[in-house]
Amino acid sequence: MNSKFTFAIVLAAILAVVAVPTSAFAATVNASIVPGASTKTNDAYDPNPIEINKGDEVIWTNNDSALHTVTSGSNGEPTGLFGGTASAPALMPPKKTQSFTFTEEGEYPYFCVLHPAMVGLVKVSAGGGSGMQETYATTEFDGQTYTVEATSAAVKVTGLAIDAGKAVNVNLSGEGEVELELPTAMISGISSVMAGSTDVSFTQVESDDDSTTIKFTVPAGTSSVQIMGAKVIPEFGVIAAIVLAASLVAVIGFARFKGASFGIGRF
Ligand SMILES: [Cu+2]
Repeated sequence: MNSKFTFAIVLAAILAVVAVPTSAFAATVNASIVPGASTKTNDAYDPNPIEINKGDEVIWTNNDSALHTVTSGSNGEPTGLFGGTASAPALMPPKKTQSFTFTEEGEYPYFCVLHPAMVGLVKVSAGGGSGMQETYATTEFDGQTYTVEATSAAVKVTGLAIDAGKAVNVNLSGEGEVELELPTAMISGISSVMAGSTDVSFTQVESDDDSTTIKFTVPAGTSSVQIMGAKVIPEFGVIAAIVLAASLVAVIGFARFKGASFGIGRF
């Protein structure tokens, strides 16, 4: 291979593979202001209570046809944390959403300033101390960016490389259990996970059109795993090349056949 070309590929790979550690493993929880909420007191907000972990975000949607608020406080007295104040409530017309991220443990009662009988509660717990972290690594292939996401208490993904048509190589640091989410466009039909020459047993946690999530335990001393599947890009590139080659063969064959016919005619 041309050495300049090789150098460019190596440089691109080094630049493209960036691991981005994120902070806490936070979730988004959806809640609703139900139809007919103004007469529903404890059932006006759904679910109620809303039970979440520290760092989670709650998004309320007004699914009623009337104007309401989601205002922190109780007994008709706002605390000012979210949803405005008594004199300036944050009004939510139908379909409007309001969100708030709870960063402190505790219980947060809230109500509707317009209908103070509508009450709800958010219970925020410490998060079980699991210390789960999400880390990411990306790589570029054929102008497309692919991202692998790792969820683990101890293992971080530090790099990603595609071995075209064969496998995906994922660099990891730390040992223990990890969940890896891999885009379907990059690899599908995952068949094995190898750590060096060790076949690591894995379970498939989830799989849909967009991605496959697998779970396995990273053996001690492992810095990378090789993941093999039924399809690894450039799946479509390979198919296109076969189709092109087949059509070329057909065209050449046809041209020869025509040539032969003329030949027979002439002689
Ligand atoms: Cu209301």
